[in-house]
Formats: sequence, structure tokens, C-alpha cells
Amino acid sequence: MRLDVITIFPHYLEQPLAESLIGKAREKGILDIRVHDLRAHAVDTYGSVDDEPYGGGAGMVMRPEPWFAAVESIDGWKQAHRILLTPAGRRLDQQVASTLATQSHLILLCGRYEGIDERVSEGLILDEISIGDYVLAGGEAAALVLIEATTRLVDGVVKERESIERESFSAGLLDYPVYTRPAEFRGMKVPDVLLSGHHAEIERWRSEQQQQRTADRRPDLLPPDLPD
Ligand code: JD8
Repeated sequence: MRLDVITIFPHYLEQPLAESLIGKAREKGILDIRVHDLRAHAVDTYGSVDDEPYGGGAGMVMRPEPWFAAVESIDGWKQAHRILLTPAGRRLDQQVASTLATQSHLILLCGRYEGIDERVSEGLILDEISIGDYVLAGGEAAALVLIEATTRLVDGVVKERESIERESFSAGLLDYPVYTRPAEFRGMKVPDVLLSGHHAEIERWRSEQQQQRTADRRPDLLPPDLPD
């Protein structure tokens, strides 16, 4: 999968995208991720990319020209799935991530300030996505979340295919609790069933834990009660 990210803070993105799963997938050539500095396409030699809002109001708005120049400098941009991260977008969830994972080329636009001139949405953007109902200072953290959720569903990025398969099997439920050594720590014991070696009982216990935890903590994830 090819991924291009455009931002005024390329350094904000570089280290997280060089670590762990994503970093390894890039080394293996499974992911081709490039971070672009919007200021390379600024309208003047001072690197200006923003201006005052027409109609007045607080803060600054990002001008359209640098965004058009930056996107159009990316090879294959016309065929790419071009996404704006914005609080006004559709909500990112596992279903959206798995659909994005089928795309061969994503371009992500990360705004700052009060947002980006609407003509960028009109002229360049195919999809607007939000990662949740809280206010961020810009699109960069949202782009990282989208990239992590999406790329781990791309073939070869996660080694243990089992992790992904278990997730889709138990889709829509919270995970069961996990333990490792020691069997007792500061008086807190690992549940006996996990030390028993009875695989069928362990599976049943885990499944009950998933149901219980989901009912207690995220009842909204469970199917609705049927009327009698
Ligand atoms: C992009 C600027 C800052 C703060 C106007 C839009 C996503 N789930 C999400 N929450 N917030 C964002 C997000 C916030 C952004 C930008 C994404 C560009 N801001 C805000 C004050 C009001 N802007 C987001 N995805």
C-alpha cells in the first residue's frame, strides 16, 4: 500500500511511522509511506500557508494553493483515495478501516489552525474522516490513528495472522483479560482455569469474560434485546 501524508509538521509524524509494526512493514516494502511538508508548496518565500478568514472571526484558515500544489506533485494522485481528516468527517471505525485497507493508494491531508479553505474539499477530496468526537489541534494525530488501524489490516503487516482472525471472529466484543507469569503477584492470583490446561474450559471462560465485560462496560456494542 502507498500512503502519502501532507502536513506542516512532518517531524510530528516521522518517528511514530518509523517504529514497530509500521516501521518493519516499510523496511519490508509492504508499505510505501511518504510524509510531505506543505510549506514546500507555500505561496511565498516565507513559507506562508494561511491567511485571515473571509467574513471575519478568530484564527487563521489554510489557503488552498499549497494543498493543490502538494497533492498534484504526488505521482498517481488522480487515482488515489484522497482523505481529509476533519471533525466534520464520517467516524472512523473498524468497518471503515477495513474498507480503506483495500485501497492501493491513500493520500491524507492534515490541517491545522481553524481548518482548510473549503475549495480543497470541493476540488481534491473524496472522503472526510474524523477519529472521534473530541477536539484536536490538527489532523496529524488523527492521521496516525487512521494509518495504524488501516495498515495492520494490510496483508503481511501483522505477522500473527491469528491476532487478526481472532479479532474478526469475536468482532464487536471486548477482549477477555490476559495474564502472564508470575501465577501470583502481590496477593493477586491468575484465575485457576488458565493454569488448568483444559483448553475447552479456557475457551468457554474467555468467551464468558468477553460477554460479561461487554455487557458491563460497552452494552452499546451488543445486539439489541428482542421484544417478547
Ligand atoms: C483536523 C484543525 C483544529 C479546532 C476548528 C477544525 C479529526 N476527531 C477530530 N477532532 N479534531 C480533529 C481535527 C481538528 C483540526 C483539524 C482535524 C484541523 N483542527 C480544530 C478548533 C476548531 N478546527 C479531528 N480528524
